[in-house]
Amino acid sequence: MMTTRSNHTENTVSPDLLFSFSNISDDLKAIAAKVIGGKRISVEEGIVLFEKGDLGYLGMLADFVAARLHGGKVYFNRNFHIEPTNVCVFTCNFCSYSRQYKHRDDGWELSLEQMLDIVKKYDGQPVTEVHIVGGVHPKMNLEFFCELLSRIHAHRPGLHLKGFTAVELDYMFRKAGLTTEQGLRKMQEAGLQSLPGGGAEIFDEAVRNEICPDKVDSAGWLNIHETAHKLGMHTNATMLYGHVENYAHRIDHMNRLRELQDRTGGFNCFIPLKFRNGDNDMSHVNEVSIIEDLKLYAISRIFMDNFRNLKAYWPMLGRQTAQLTLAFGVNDLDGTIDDTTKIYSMAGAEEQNPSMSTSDLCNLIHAAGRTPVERDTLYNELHVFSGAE
Ligand code: V47
Ligand code: SF4
Repeated sequence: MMTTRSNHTENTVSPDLLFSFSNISDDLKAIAAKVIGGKRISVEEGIVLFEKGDLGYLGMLADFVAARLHGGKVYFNRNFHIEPTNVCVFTCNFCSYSRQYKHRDDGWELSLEQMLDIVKKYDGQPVTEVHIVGGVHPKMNLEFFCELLSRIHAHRPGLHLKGFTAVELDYMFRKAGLTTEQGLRKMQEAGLQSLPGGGAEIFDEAVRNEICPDKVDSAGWLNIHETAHKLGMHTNATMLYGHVENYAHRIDHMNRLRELQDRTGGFNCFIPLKFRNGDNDMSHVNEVSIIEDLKLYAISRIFMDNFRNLKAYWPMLGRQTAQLTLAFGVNDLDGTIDDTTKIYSMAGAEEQNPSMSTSDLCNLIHAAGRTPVERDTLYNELHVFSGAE
C-alpha cells in the first residue's frame, strides 16, 4: 500500500486505502471509484455523501481531488476591502450588518473621497486587488459607482477591481433602466474586471423566499454571472449554508453552479459561507458544528468537479478552522484582508479585526504541510513561498 499523507506535491491518498475501509458502504465505494477515475458524481450521489460519508473518508477523498488539481499549493492574494455603506433596501433575515435607510444614522455611507482615501492608504504597498461590496443604498447609483471605479483606476491602473454582488448590480441596473448586459458593459468601461460571489445564498426558491425574500432571485443571480462571463469577466460563487437548508438544497445549489460553469467556464472559485447567528433575525437558528463545516468543504471539492478552486474565507471561519479546511479540499484562503470588512464581525464571527500579514498567512499554510502561493485575482501565480525565505 502507498503512503498516505507524506508528500503533498503528489496525490496524498492511495486509492487502495480508500477502498480498504471495511465499514464503508458499497454506494460510497462506488462514488470513490468514480471520483478517483476522474468522473463526475450525480446529484443523488452528492446527497449520499452528506447522508453517509464520515468525516475521515470525505476528507481523504477531497484531499485526493485537491492534490490532483494543485499538488500541495494553497493560494492567497494581497487585497483590501471597501464597504461603501451598510445601508440597504433589502431585508435578508440572516444579515446582521445592514441598516434600513430610515435608520441610516446607525450605519455608514462613504463618499467618493473617503473611498479614494482608503485606496491611497495602500499606495506603495504590494496589494493587487480591491474588493468592493456593501449594502444596497437607494441613493448610491450606477453613475456614482462608475465614477468610483474610474477614479480608482485612474489613481492605480494596475489594481484589479473586483466588486459588486449580483444583488447590488441587479438593483442598480433596474434603477438605471438598463439591461444586465448594458449595465455590465458600462461598469466594465469604468474599470470593473471581476465580480465577487455574494448574494447567491441558497438557490432553492422556497428556502430563498424564507431567508431573503426581496432581493434578486436565483435565476436573476445566475443570469448576471452568465452575462458577465459572456462579456469576458470572471466571477466567484458563494453558498450560505448551515441555517434552514437541507442536504438536497445544498447539492441543488452546487449543481446549478456546476451547470453554469459547464456552459461558460467563467467562475474562478467556489466559496461556502457558514451562517453566523449573531444579532440578526435568524439568531434562534443554531450554528452548525466544525464537523459539518469540514464535511461541507470536502463534499464541495468532490462535487464541484469543474471549479478549480475552493476557498475558505478565514475571517468568517476563524483562522484555526480555516487551517483545518486545508485537509478537506480547500486550496485558497482568500487574502491578507485588512480590517475593513464588517459583514462577519457584526454577525459574531471569531475574527473581530480580520487582518493577517503575509508571513502570518504563510506560517499558517506551512504549518499545515502545504506550500503558500501568492496569486492575483485570476489565479496567476505571483510568488511561491517555499519556506526558505
Ligand atoms: O451574500 C451575510 C453572507 C455574503 C451573513 O467573492 C453571511 O471573493 C454568514 O459574498 N452569516 C457577502 N454569512 C460576502 C461575500 C464574499 C465574502 C468573501 C469573499 C467573496 C469573494 C465574497 O455574506 C452575503 C451572504 O451570503 N452573509 N450575513 C451571516 N450572518
Ligand atoms: Fe442587504 Fe446584503 Fe444584508 Fe441582504 S445580505 S440585507 S442584500 S447587505
